[in-house]
Amino acid sequence: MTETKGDFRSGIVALIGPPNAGKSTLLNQIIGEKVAIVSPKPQTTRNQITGILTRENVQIVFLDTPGVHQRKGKLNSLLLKAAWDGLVAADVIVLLLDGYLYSQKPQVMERDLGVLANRLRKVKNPLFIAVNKVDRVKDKKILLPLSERLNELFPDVEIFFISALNRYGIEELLNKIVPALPYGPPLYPEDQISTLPLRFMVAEIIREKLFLCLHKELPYNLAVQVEQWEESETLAKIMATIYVSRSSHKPIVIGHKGQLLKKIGQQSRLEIEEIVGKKVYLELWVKIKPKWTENTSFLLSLGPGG
Ligand SMILES: Nc1nc2c(ncn2[C@@H]2O[C@H](COP(=O)(O)OP(=O)(O)OP(=O)(O)O)[C@@H](O)[C@H]2O)c(=O)[nH]1
Ligand SMILES: [Mg+2]
Repeated sequence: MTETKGDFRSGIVALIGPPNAGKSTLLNQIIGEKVAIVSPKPQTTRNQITGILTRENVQIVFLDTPGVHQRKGKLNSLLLKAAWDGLVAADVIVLLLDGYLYSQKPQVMERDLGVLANRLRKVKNPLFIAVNKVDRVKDKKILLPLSERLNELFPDVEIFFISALNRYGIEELLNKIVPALPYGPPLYPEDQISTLPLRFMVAEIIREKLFLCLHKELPYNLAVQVEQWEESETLAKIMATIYVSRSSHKPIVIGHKGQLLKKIGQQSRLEIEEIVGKKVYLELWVKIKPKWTENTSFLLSLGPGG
């Protein structure tokens, strides 16, 4: 590890917020590479994802968390646990909100902010709020009710208006985060951008393509696991299984004459080749595993340490 000056800061920043607020998009933009998968569907992120930003005087370890929401079931309670666990370890918390959604749906805003304010009242860590997706808001006046409500609920918290998608406001947010971090040496080598194992990232890339290609509830009933990985100097042979919970889901994932699975495989392979840095031969299998979302040991085996 490189020697550091006395004014170097390092710490952990947890990104929290409702599903679909843009947490993973923000993380990827900050890191400058894709470390977290993104989709237009809520509850895309299922585990705690890390992204590491190292600059001249600071190293920030970001924790991207599954969206905080209230739904039942074992998978969902694990998602919630991962989200709130992120807070305990964090030096700074950034609460990300979908400004566009709240400008359109005041009832959803009230419900979400009620839950979040309740929960965050007990948390002592420094907090910032980032209102995201302002690129979608043409007339900024419609963000006023949200600003007012945030000022009431979080009177001492600084609020930023950002667009994670086109980087608007991100540097301003980072400039406020850095002084709130403790002094200390970097925790990871400066060229490391995540703590996630490659196998997990590969499974996540495949899961993202499934989220993007499949509709309605189906993506929520899917899990991906890398089963085999053989590597030579020029080629990585990877075999992964897509688990579905019902037999009727299997032909949907495979598609007519295998076309959909082929497309998912091709799209995934291109991205996996980028992170692995060599040619990839990717083999995908679809297997039926009834009730996997309620199977705790299987759920844990899907995590980055699994
Ligand atoms: N217009 C616009 N869309 C955005 C912005 N940030 C994120 N999105 C979109 O919002 C959707 C959700 O983004 P994600 O980054 O997956 O959201 P998330 O908060 O990580 O969602 P979960 O992991 O499901 O909790 C995607 O379609 C993104 O492209 C933004 O600043 N502007
Ligand atoms: Mg996410």
